[in-house]
Amino acid sequence: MSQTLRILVLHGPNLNLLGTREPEVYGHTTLSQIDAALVALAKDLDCEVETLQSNHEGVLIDRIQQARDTADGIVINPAGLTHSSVSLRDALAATDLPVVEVHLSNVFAREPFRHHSFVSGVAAGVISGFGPQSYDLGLRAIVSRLR
Ligand code: CA2
Repeated sequence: MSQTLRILVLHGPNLNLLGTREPEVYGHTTLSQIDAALVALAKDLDCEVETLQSNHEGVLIDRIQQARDTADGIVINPAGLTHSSVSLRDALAATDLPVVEVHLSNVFAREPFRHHSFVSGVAAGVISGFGPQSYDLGLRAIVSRLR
């Protein structure tokens, strides 16, 4: 009998502000609403989801290191760390787990500094620009890859 898939969903710095600031860029949906929608979708997809938001790079890296033993795949919106963090990329690469990188906004339609991601090169794929639905698509993508 196959085990239930466990997906770790990580949200990077400042995403706790979703729905409360800059709605013209990031919309009105809060992070709690995104997490609740993911838990509901996970039920439909017959998998388990654990979510974590942190404003601290090291907290995210510690959780990624643990994921090797506690998860089957990672969906991550690295937020600003996307464009700056070699350490986050190294941690993701070291897990050997499939990673899907998601972004609410279309980073390629924004400032040039957002066009480069340190994470994309170690991700199975990238979903960018669909608002909160980027996370749903990311969860579906990683589950279908793992099955
Ligand atoms: O589009 C995305 O999901 C981003 O990962 C969001 C990051 C940004 O640095 C990336 O280039 C693209 C920013 C997250 C900050 O979130 C906020 C939410 C509400 C208000 C202020 C910031």
